[in-house]
Amino acid sequence: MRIVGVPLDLGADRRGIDMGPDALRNDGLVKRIADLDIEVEDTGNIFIPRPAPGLCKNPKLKHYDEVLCACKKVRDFVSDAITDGYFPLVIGGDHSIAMGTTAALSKHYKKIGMIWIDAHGDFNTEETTISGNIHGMSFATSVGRGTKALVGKMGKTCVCEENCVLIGARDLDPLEREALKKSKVTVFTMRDIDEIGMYKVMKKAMKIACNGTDAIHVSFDLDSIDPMEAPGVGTPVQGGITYREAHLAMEMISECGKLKSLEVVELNPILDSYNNTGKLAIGLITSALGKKIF
Ligand code: DIR
Ligand code: MN
Ligand code: MN
Ligand code: MN
Repeated sequence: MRIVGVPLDLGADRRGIDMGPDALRNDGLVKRIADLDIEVEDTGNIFIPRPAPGLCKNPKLKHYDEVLCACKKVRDFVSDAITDGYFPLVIGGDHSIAMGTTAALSKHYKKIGMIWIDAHGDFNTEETTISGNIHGMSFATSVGRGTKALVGKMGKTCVCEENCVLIGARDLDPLEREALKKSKVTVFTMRDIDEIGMYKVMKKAMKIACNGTDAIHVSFDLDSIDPMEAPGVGTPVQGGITYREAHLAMEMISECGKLKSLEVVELNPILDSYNNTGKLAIGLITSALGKKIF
């Protein structure tokens, strides 16, 4: 397992998320993984240059140059990790980094399923976005949707839309919602989790993501969890998944045998309370890597 830290916050246009990777390390991420008898190598953080203050060329693609440059670095680091035989764990950083991770996976696998756990859809494009923040476009970009400014910029994508699942959604922008409805992505909103429970949601999700694919990528946005339990995120939304539901999801993912990479994003230590969100994130990572209670 190789850890790649990405202290990027420009895709969310909000300070603090850049400190996410070090907050996880500070609370013992490496040791907690090593305790599972997994060989772990921490390559430190990718260098992210700060943009010139006040300069924003396109308000519909904020900090485009810097985000794209960071994602290309993520792609190369993750791709090298896979080439060297490691399981990549990408720690963010804002969610735009998923564009780099999925581009890397696409160099190594033919048909990729993806489980995107998030309060949001991240299915905006330059045309539909309200905020102009690229972290709200990374799911769409990863399945090849949106403007030429993002799609294909990191190489081809082998993430297959019909093998993609969004779990935990409760805050979709109007046009983003329409785009998701028209897509082949399966969406499990909070209501679905309320109605049938996380166990059944995950059973269905794993079936969809595993169907004919040779790899599964899990992209975990910590704002999927209820802000009472995970306050340290950039964009909290009430009514999220619980601590236990999140662990169940990760444990079920670890059992599928096709998990080839994991990314955990949007931790904002500035807004966290006693690093509880960071601690929760570490627990979820160990669950995804096979930690069992008994
Ligand atoms: C919003 C928020 N839909 C946007 N997205 C977030 O900026 O496009 N994603 N926070 O995680
Ligand atoms: Mn800029
Ligand atoms: Mn997200
Ligand atoms: Mn989110």
